[in-house]
Amino acid sequence: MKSWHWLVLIIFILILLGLRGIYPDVQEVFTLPDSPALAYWAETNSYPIVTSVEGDINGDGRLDMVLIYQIAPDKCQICVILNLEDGFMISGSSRAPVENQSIKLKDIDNKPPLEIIVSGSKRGKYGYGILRLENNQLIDLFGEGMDECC
Ligand SMILES: [Ca+2]
Ligand SMILES: [Ca+2]
Repeated sequence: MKSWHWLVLIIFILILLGLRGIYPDVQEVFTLPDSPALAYWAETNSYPIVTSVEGDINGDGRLDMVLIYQIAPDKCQICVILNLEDGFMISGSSRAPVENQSIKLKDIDNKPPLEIIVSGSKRGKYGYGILRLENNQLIDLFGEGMDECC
């Protein structure tokens, strides 16, 4: 190999190493999809995911994904990605807290679907809401302080 070939090779390797060095920072800003449902989200939406929880929302034995995503610096929304036999389906969205978000799944009435309990805060004001997926829309069953934290 001619000496300049080696030089090109070394520069190429250095560039690759440099890119690897930058990559971890990018991961912290944007949650990289680590499941097919989140990958589907990333393919069809540009909004970054804040948090997500897996569970069988509609009771068909297949795991679905509930996720909170950010649509503006002070605005978040929550939706469900149903994992249906013929592909994923993203539900209508509902408002979600802006900070310290948490999603819990609980069947509060002993029949499908699982109810979704979302909580969080905004500037120290805490709130939570209970949502249910009906006809692919997230219906507000109950909420307290959601106006202050969303
Ligand atoms: Ca399911
Ligand atoms: Ca239920």
